[in-house]
Amino acid sequence: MSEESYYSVKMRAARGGAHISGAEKIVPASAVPKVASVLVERALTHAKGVPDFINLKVESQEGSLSRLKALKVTTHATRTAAEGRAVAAELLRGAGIGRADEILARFAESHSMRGAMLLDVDTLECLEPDPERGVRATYMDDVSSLQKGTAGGKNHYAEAIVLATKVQNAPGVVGEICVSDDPDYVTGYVATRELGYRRITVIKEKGDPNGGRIFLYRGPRDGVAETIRFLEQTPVLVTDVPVLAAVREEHRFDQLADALAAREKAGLSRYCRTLVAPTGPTAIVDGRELLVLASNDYLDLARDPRVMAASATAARTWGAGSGGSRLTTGTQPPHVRLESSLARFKGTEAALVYGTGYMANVGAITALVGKGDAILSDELNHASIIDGCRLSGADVLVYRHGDLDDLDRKLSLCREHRRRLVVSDGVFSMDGDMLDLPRFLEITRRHDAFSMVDEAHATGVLGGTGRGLSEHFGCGHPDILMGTLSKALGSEGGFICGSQLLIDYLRNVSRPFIFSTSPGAPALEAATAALEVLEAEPERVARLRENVALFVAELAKHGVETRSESAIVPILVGDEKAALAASAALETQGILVPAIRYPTVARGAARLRVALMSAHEPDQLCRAAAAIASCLKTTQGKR
Ligand code: WAQ
Ligand code: MG
Repeated sequence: MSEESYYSVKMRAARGGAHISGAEKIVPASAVPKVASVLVERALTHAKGVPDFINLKVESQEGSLSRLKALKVTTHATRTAAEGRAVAAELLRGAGIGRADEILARFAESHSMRGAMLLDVDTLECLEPDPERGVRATYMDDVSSLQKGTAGGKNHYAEAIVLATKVQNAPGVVGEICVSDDPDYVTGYVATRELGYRRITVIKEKGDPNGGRIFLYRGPRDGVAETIRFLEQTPVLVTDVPVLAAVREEHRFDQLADALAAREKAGLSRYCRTLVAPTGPTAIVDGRELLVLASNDYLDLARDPRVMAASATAARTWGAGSGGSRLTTGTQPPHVRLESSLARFKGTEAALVYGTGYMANVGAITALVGKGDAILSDELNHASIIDGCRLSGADVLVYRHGDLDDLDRKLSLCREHRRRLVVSDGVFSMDGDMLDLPRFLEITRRHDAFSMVDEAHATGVLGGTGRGLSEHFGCGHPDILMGTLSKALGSEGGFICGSQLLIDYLRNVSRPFIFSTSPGAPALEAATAALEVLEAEPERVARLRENVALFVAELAKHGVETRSESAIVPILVGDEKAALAASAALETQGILVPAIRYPTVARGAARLRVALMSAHEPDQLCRAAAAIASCLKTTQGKR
């Protein structure tokens, strides 16, 4: 160890003279500032209240520190306070302390003491000189805080072991009983040198602010002074505290808390708002009705009575969950039925359903390419595509967004790779623009590459009957056509459509497909029913398109220029906090439009992202466009 000198740092906090919290550390000089600040922060945030008095005492520790090995810990899991007290009495009796019940009955006397009662274990006389203060065990720490110079977080457990170890090493002490006085902390312990530290998980009622300690003494009266001197003045370091792992864990969580705080500061923190209503163009949020311009349920099918009924019937017929992965027991008629409906709808030989769209992208990409292969990926592709690329182990070449010349050039660099996979969103989820599929197919074929297109936001949206990009352009399909059940189809899940060979291959190789419990019949039958509604009512697609055109035109009338080739209308703001402010201002006007920020889009490219539904009424869209334009003027004016 270094030549550094050591200090004890002690904190005591009180309010109106009543004790709130106390702690101490023995640390090298260099760690004193950090330790002091941690202890003061702890005093200021204690569950018992805000102190009006904090005493921080820093003293140099000259001479050698004695080292004691920590008591061994055993845990007694109790469920109630009464059970905990019974266990404590039993333990004491087992340690040869005959009057255990009487001792426990005296416990309340220790509540008001700042320190512990010192009780003669045989005569039950109080031996502490000052009954208000009690006897305090101090000048102790665990050896690791000395070595590392850290202060640790708030850790009742580690500190209690240190204290109990010192106390059981005091001359004349034969036992201890302790109950925390933190109202939220119901754990206590009994300690003796032979029993070690017997942790009792529940020993008082939650919310009870009364805690205390009794140190049990056996010996002549003229030994008491020496016992107290040891407890109150002899510095000790405790080694081998069994909870250092727990203390380290607390530090790991501190880092997570710091990371969250940093996000908060940058306007990047996230939370989930609760919408109290079936998915639809309006919802109840915090008791208010909001116009929702954010749902991916583009064709209003999630709450369609036929879709809901199909799902409910499926739950009654096939159960809530599937009970297994597809390759074991998780394939039921609804799985088979939906896959053939999807293949027919998209015009491919076969289809394969996954639990989510994310899984479909990750599952297809990682099955098709690996080390020695190349993936070419549009820079604005969805996170699930990016994650699939990363996980695959293939070389990933990112081409500029929508720049198929760049793709062409980059594909030329990949001739030596075993396989090439080119992957693109069909409709880009944050910009609402569309892939030029015919040219994409021409380039990928010319370079002998697999083509993969994600139609999550294209299915039900593009083409006269919502079949997607191929219908829109009147061209062929990519080799791997991905889509979701969770957007225009109003349900949940993802899928891949393609040749029978492709689907057979994925069924054998695709890990998210193989190693997940299959999605349940209620979700799948809902999707099958939604496909039927969509095929019977293609006018929903036309209505959605009219709504987009109207909304973009209304925005333009108010001076906000944007464009969209889908149901997604991006309104670029730039600054993250300005986007948040605009979104918050719109919410006060009863309109829900999320601010999309890094990492979903690039830093400084924050935006309002509007998603429209076929079910929005024209007057709702006119009102929303006017409100958005005026909010943007206000927030931009402030910058
Ligand atoms: N010396 C003597 N008595 C003390 C001391 C001390 N240094 N510090 C506190 N006390 C007395 C005081 O009367 C308190 O009211 C009582 O002990 C309880 O103190 O998970 O948190 O600081 O295994 O609330 C034990 C269980 C937690 C830990 C102990 O004690 C576990 C705890 P608290
Ligand atoms: Mg306390």
